[in-house]
Amino acid sequence: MAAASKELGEDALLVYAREATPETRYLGRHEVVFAAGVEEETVPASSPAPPRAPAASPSPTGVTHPWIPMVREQLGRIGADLRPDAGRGGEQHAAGRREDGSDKVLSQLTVRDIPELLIQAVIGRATTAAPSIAPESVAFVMTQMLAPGACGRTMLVLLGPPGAGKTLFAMKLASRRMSEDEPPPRLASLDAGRIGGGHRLRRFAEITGAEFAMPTNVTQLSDWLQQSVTPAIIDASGATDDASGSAGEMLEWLSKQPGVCPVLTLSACMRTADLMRVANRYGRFQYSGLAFSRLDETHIHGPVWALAVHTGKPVLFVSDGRRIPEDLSEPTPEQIVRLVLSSENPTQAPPRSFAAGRAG
Ligand SMILES: Nc1nc2c(ncn2[C@@H]2O[C@H](COP(=O)(O)OP(=O)(O)OP(=O)(O)O)[C@@H](O)[C@H]2O)c(=O)[nH]1
Ligand SMILES: [Mg+2]
Repeated sequence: MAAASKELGEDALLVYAREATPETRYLGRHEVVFAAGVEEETVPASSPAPPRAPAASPSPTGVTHPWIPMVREQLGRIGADLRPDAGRGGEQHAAGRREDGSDKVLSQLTVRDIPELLIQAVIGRATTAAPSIAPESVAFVMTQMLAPGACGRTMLVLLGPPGAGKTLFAMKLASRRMSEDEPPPRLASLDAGRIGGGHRLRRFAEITGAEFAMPTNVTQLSDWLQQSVTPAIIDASGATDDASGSAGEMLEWLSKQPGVCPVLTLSACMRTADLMRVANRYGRFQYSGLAFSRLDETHIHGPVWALAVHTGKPVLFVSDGRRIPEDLSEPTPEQIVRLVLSSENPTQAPPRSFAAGRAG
């Protein structure tokens, strides 16, 4: 131990010791491995620490051990890897924090569940015009990245996964139109395939005096559509993943008809990655826009923006509650971005309603 301290310094550590094997007995009676702690100030942060100059160390028997330099080198590397700023981020910090504000944008948008690829696109656009990123330019760029758009008032089809809020959107949209002194739209449900499917919309139609149908195949649906030119709202079934089912067939046929606006309806509470998967799955229905329900149940609205950018489709409708039709909005791109960026740290913010984030 004394010999090791002399060679390696005060912090020399006994790492390993055992009786020498017959093969190594000629080196001495014991095999020992000592190591010294890593001196932090000598370890460059940006790269694994180079090994110290390999100095041959004597074993207690006075024999120089060939393992010592190797052990030192490995401990040096482990020490460097364990530094708080080690790794990719560490390299960036060692090279100096970026002074253009992009680090702040990265963390601000990451916490809002916006994928890094899209954040880099925002940063790229925000830094083309100016050397550093102003908060307004982030909002401006994010707004520019959203597709504006609106559906004509002819035939809206609400499609999407089970429980996404399709039926409630159908009722809100119909109710909103009625409150704007327009004739009640015709309503149809493609949800005949399950017990009680279409019941709520039928009841709503009875109360409001709207025409209602529940076709069970493409022929019935086609006949119903040809009966009138009055705008229609069609509530698709959530069970459309099965392309062979009649609900899927009707939806596929419908999405190819002229004047139809299929709207992919999704919950704003889903993670961005899951939304993207669902949106890709529904791509075969050629939806023209997006509708998001349950904005009131989350305060992280980044996924709404991210999915709109990912699909290149406009966000036509959002819903932030169950009231018919009060909790329905047709947001502008500016309003969506304001909602996404609204609280300093959305993971700590109390839930806020869409209405609170609207343009004044
Ligand atoms: N809090 C809140 N609840 C909502 C919102 N939109 C829909 N819901 C509720 O979510 C549940 C599902 O809504 P539905 O309209 O039945 O969803 P759906 O897509 O028609 O469901 P399926 O027909 O079963 O595929 C209902 O309990 C709704 O009241 C919203 O914006 N906020
Ligand atoms: Mg429904």
